[in-house]
Amino acid sequence: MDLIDIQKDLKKILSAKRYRHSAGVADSARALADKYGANAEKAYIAGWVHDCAKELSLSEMHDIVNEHSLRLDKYVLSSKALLHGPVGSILCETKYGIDDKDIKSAIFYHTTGRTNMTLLEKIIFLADYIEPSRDFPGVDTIRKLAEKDLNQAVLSAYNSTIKHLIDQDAYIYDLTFLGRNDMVLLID
Ligand code: DGI
Ligand code: FE
Ligand code: FE
Ligand code: FE
Repeated sequence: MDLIDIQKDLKKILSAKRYRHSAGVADSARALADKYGANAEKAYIAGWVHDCAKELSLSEMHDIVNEHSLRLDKYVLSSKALLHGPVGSILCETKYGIDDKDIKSAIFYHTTGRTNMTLLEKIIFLADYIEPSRDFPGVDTIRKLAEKDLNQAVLSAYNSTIKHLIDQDAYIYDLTFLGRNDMVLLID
């Protein structure tokens, strides 16, 4: 599918707010790719597609996971917030016909991150956090950091997500804190 048709489909399946967010992530990801030497076209496409599974129900997500024999751990399978990345990466290939491993992994890991993140994974993870329609506390500081130092900005985004999860007594998935610690080691 070409990007125009993908955008048309996203417009149908996502809320207006989520569609705007996806457009913002695409623009921010392209700008970050230009700045940090990643493939800007892949970044732009991944930005558009990254939340394509976000508004499915948990049981629709499970059907897609089962159909494609994706093996995921119990906690991820229980959480729409964590499952929409892996399911989105399947739909990226099967529904939109984009079989690019860089784009698929950037979508797969966009919520949790992981250790040894690729450049494109970092860019989508960060663009998701800083795109123009986001307004959580501290986002401006991370936007400024993103202009200077990609790894520092990714670490800050992890820190802020993890602090927020801790304040809510939420479960922190292993890839989230392993990914965060990995950025600490990369920085010093
Ligand atoms: O899909 P978006 O809203 O654009 O953003 P996202 O894919 O980064 O999802 C964010 C949600 O995922 C947010 O509510 C925090 C949650 N999240 C991220 N890491 C973890 C997590 N939730 C839990 N319980 N554990 C995690 O490790
Ligand atoms: Fe998401
Ligand atoms: Fe995110
Ligand atoms: Fe998002």
